[in-house]
Amino acid sequence: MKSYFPEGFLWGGAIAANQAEGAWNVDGKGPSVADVAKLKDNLALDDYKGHWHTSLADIAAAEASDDTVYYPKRRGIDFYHRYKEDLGLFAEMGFKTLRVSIAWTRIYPNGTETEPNQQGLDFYRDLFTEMRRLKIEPLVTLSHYEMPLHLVTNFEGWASREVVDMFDRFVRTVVDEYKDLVRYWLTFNEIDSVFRHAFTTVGIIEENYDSILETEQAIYQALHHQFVASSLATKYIHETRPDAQVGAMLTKLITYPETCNPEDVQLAQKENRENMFYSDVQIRGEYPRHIWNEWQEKGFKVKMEEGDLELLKEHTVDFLSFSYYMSRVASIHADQREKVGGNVTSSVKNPYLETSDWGWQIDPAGLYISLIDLYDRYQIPLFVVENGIGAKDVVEADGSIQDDYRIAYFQDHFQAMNEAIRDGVEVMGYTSWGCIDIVSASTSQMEKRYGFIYVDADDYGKGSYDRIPKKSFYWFKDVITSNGATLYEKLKV
Ligand code: BGP
Repeated sequence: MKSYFPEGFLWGGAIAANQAEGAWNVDGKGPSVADVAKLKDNLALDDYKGHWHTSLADIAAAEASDDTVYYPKRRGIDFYHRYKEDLGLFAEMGFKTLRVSIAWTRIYPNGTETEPNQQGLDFYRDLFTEMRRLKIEPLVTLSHYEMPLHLVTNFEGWASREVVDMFDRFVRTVVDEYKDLVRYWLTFNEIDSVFRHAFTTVGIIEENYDSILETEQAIYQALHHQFVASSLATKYIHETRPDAQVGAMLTKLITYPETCNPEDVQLAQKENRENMFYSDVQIRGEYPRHIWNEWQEKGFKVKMEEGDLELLKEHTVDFLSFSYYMSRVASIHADQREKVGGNVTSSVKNPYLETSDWGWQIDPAGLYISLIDLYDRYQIPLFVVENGIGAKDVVEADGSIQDDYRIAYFQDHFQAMNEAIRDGVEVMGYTSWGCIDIVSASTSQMEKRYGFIYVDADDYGKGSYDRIPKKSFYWFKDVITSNGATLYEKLKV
């Protein structure tokens, strides 16, 4: 097969402020939910709930501590001070784009302020200016698991309607500030994760509610506010820069039926449909009927203000971005099956798939299937904004990192993406997750490495923090330079 990647395909990488910048309390930045995330290197690989769980006691302990060892996201990889060096390495690979997020608490430390923190504005202006100087197109996530902690402890997180207005103020500030530098925006990272880890996504703490149902209703309320905030952001960005493009961002969790038993097939279809409910709202502009029926059956009252539904309908996104790491299996006998880990979830083990060191099932065909499914459902451009393999990389005696497994992972996934493009899917670009080693979202580990660039730091912050290109760095550079043609040459491993 030949390369079907279109001219101008946006090859690049992705990071997030809370996992890379560090400088958690520097130059006026306030504490975010990420700054209370403890190192969780001792939990079972498939214990995704444990990895993400944060209690009131955890928050109190974190607020009383200025530790940067056991709260690794406070230090990240010090991208805040080293971004010029890192951008230089991305430019050396030939990146056309880089996905980053703007930390809300660098601009409004508590979220409630009416005036922005100028040092925060200056940082991102310098960052985006340097990216453009290097011909790297910024792809900016407005919310990536880094909301102000103040809104969790002094409000009901996103379940409080006031947070919609505070986020709108943050969006208007950064869109006004960077409209000449930024053309591509994403609203809420993995907006479908709200039920899987409510603290980091919507600032909801289960302990504050008397029952599971009450918590669920609060999360739906918070989610509605995020849908409204996403439409308000889309509206403002379009008004401010007509050629700007706004994307929704979904965790694509493709689920296969364990057997051809119709009950397994129906279960898998239900899981896939639940996953796409979130992109349905942001692309079709309305709640699907099954959600209204679910709310009625559960007696949920999701408060909506006059004009909310019209806003959702009128201001839908221009493209759909998504993360893809692994696939899942649905079985009516799941309770009797072996489980494996996964991105923000766990799954019944698929006997046909290998897994990563963290138990995530490696499935390039799943990327092809996801691209076809999403394009057939929405008929709008797609953007793969997270994909990659977290692995325990080893620095050899000669200082090199021979990450042939990462090259093989990307080779297979890029070929799957190319096949989907040949089969008609419009893909705007691809940004590998963690293009440089950064702190893991779920476990706050450094050892779970995704990058083409190694960062010399361990789970406890020990190391020089020097950057070392891995073998995959040079391989990816060839893929970008050839716009995918080298994918079909014999692998040079
Ligand atoms: C996604 C997040 C990213 C990223 C990725 C990998 O859910 O959007 O922030 O971290 O998962 O997950 P982890 O870092 O836990 O391996």
